[in-house]
Amino acid sequence: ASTTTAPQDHDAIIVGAGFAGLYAIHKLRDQLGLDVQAFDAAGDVGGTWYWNRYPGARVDIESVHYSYSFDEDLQREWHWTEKFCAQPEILSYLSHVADRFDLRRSIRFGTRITSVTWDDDAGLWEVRTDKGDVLRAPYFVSGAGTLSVPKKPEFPGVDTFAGEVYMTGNWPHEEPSFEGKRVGIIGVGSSGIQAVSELAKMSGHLTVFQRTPNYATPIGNAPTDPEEEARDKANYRQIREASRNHFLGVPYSDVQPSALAVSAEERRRVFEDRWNRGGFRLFIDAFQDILFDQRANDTVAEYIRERIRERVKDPRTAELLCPKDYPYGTKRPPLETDYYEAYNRDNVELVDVKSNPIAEVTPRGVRLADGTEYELDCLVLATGFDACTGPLLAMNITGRGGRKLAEHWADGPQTYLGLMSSGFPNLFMITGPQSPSVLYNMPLAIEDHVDFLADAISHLRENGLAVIEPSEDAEREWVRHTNELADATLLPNSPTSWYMGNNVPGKPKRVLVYLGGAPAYRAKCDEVVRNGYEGFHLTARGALVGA
Ligand code: NA7
Repeated sequence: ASTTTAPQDHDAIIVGAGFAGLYAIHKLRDQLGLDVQAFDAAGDVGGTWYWNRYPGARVDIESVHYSYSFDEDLQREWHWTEKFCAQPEILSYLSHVADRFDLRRSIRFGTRITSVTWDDDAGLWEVRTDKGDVLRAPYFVSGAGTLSVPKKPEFPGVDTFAGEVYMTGNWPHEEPSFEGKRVGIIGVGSSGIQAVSELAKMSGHLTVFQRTPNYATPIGNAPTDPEEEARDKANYRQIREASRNHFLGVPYSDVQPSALAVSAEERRRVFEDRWNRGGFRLFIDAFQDILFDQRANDTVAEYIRERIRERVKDPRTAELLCPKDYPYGTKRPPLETDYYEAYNRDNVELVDVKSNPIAEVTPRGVRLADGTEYELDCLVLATGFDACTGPLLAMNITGRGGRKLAEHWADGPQTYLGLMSSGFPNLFMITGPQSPSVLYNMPLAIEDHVDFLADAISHLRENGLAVIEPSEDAEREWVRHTNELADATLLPNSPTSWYMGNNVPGKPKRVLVYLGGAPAYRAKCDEVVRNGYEGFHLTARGALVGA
């Protein structure tokens, strides 16, 4: 191996200006003293909350928890107006964070990464952008997100549609007017369900094209109660501690051992209580075996169906809205406000595109397999994302020896701790695939990862080392462990779920999330560090791993 030292432009290149990128800039620049340059394709900060501006877009974890914990003053001073805040408020929070820590000066907006290539001789990543930048740095940090690459429309003729097409994941900044218009929406995941509740009120007529019904439950939103806020702020330290010690990264504490170990009355009492209190309580704070045992799952699934039938007046529509052939929680459970009531309005119509699939989009609207055509002025695509791996693969990453990340991951992601991949030295993936991130309160998941990678970089610098990279063995074992954890759950039983990658045609069906829970994951990361970065090769400049 050569020991040439080609010039570097920065110490670290960071992708993204959402929750992940912003904290990474602050941590590496202001706490480690590194020279960093960040990029974002968006026109400003916000990440997910910059792009997903569709009506109804809202966070599903209480805002006091879904927020940064790294700065005492920030969390004490910021005021959330609602329990679960809507997109504009989260965006202004992130904008405030960017101002407060002077982060924008380190970000180049409107600039997309087009390739990322490791130069082994120089020990540097060479990063190219669509604006013609070519920059080199020893560390590459992806804060590109997990749900940031919308799925391409799968409908022939979508370009021929004479009306307007909108994607929930890439919503225009000027709010379109739907007044008096015939609007169609495809998709009833979390995004579609949030949008339907609002579009029903905003449009002349709304047609909802549903393939698989979802188990949506009430979010339980309300204006912030000043007393509760004061209490939360006084106890923030304990709250964050409790969150970090919880599977999902929220301070829930009422989960019962088994739905099958209690009487039907007691089970119903628990479901009712969690349903009424909202958030992810029914999913994660009712009974521990819901995601593991089909019979336990059947009890909660039946409870949700009962509630749907109570809320929807037309029995035929109610039946269509009831999920029946897959377990609750194996698709990410949506949270809602008045979603089911939307179907009681005269201007809202539910169309089943499972039995009668969408054949094409015509200039006039949507045509189904049996020839029925729905005439529309606007079409909203709420069809989801190429989750977790999509954002990384979109950057065209080439590692050691010219090996593409796309080749290395051809059969699904291969990572160690969901943080790094072997053959891709010094490339850190904040909330990468096979980490708990998408089943963990995202801002806390991000802080854990950024703190880990910042510590690793400090460790390298303090010890005269240049490169950190997982061993092939450690990576193989992590992949095996991640798959084994998933196989012990009901997750693989879902027909299409972005958790498993099988929502995207052609994408390998592999679990994309670590299912051992945030506490077990954090313990593992701590142990790895305590054991001198166990499972990683740490080498000096120029030395080849394994050479
Ligand atoms: P999701 O949860 O992946 O939902 C996508 C929806 O779009 C879902 O109802 C899909 O039906 C439907 N879809 C996708 N492709 C098609 C085609 N070809 N035909 C008909 N219907 C289709 O994405 P979201 O954006 O709602 O949520 C993503 C995450 O963002 C969410 O979980 C939160 O974490 C935030 P299907 O179920 O596949 O039959």
